[in-house]
Amino acid sequence: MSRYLITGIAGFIGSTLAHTLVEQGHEVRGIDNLSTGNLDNLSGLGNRIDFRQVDLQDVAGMQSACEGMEFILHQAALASVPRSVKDPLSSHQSNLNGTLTLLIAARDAGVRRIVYAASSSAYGDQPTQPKHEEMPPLPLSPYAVQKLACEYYLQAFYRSYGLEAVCLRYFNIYGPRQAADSPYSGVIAKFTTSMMAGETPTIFGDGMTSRDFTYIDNAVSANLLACQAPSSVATGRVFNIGTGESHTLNEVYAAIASVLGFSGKPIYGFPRAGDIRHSLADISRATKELDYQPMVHFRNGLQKTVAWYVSEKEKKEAAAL
Ligand code: UD2
Repeated sequence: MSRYLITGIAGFIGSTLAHTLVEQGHEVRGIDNLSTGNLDNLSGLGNRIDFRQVDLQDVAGMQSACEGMEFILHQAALASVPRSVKDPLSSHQSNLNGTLTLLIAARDAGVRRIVYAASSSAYGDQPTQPKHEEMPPLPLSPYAVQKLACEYYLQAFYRSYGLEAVCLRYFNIYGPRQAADSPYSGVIAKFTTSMMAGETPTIFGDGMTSRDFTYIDNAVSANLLACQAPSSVATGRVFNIGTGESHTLNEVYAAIASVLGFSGKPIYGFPRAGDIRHSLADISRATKELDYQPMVHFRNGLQKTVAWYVSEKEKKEAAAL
């Protein structure tokens, strides 16, 4: 049994990590400021986790949260490229200042290892596909800059203070519990819930934009492997976490529409500022060094995800009767 601190525990990825770790019998503490997280995501965990509503920038809160922890899975962030384009200062404060406050507390508490939710946005719009970790980063949006700067902070804390740090560059993670109710929600969550409501989603651009859409279970397994990997292979390093396959927005639209039996044709809008055209992961480093294998692929992941949104809607409707 190990002791884990999950930041952003009420969010989509943090809560899924929490459910998995609790099932495995680990001790889990979690923090969230509930700005975008949702306590419903923790339902069923009750007093099996030590949940604290606290902001990452709260120095005393972070000192107390890190006390006695062996691993930190740092998922908390004000996510979204367009949110950061609209309001770069708020996302900077949350993402950069929050991460630095956490790192200082983790160092002082003697935490063994921190695994960080980095982002594929770091690669920017370089034409080379797939993206591999040796490519120089080229962040296009404030969000991408913030996520990349935090990677550098983690590496600096490893080199300067010996705090073991592993950066996982997530490629568009999706799945059950991903919030769908914000303009900044991920595209799969948005398309699914729009179609379920009988509304036609808007594709920003011509629909040929592509992403390496990665099902949540793959990201969870990557985090667990990153904690277990020997320090000599994992620490101070960056790993792509994707599937090695990409799909266009047109394909995503068609696949979700087919699962839901939705017949509306997409609306095409302007491309979104700060967007990357194509994103595909080279996962050979994570495969070789961390023993990471994407276990759930696109069609299967999409089906599980859509099924989850449908069942949540049914539960809410039944509760309202
Ligand atoms: C970026 C990162 C991702 C993660 C995420 C966190 C890249 C390649 N990926 O995801 O790893 O860090 O940020 O927020 O940078 N779209 C529509 N219609 C909609 C909503 C979105 O067409 O209603 C498009 C959007 O313009 C984009 C694609 O769908 O081309 C994916 O958008 P997203 O917001 O789901 O994720 P993205 O790629 O910004």
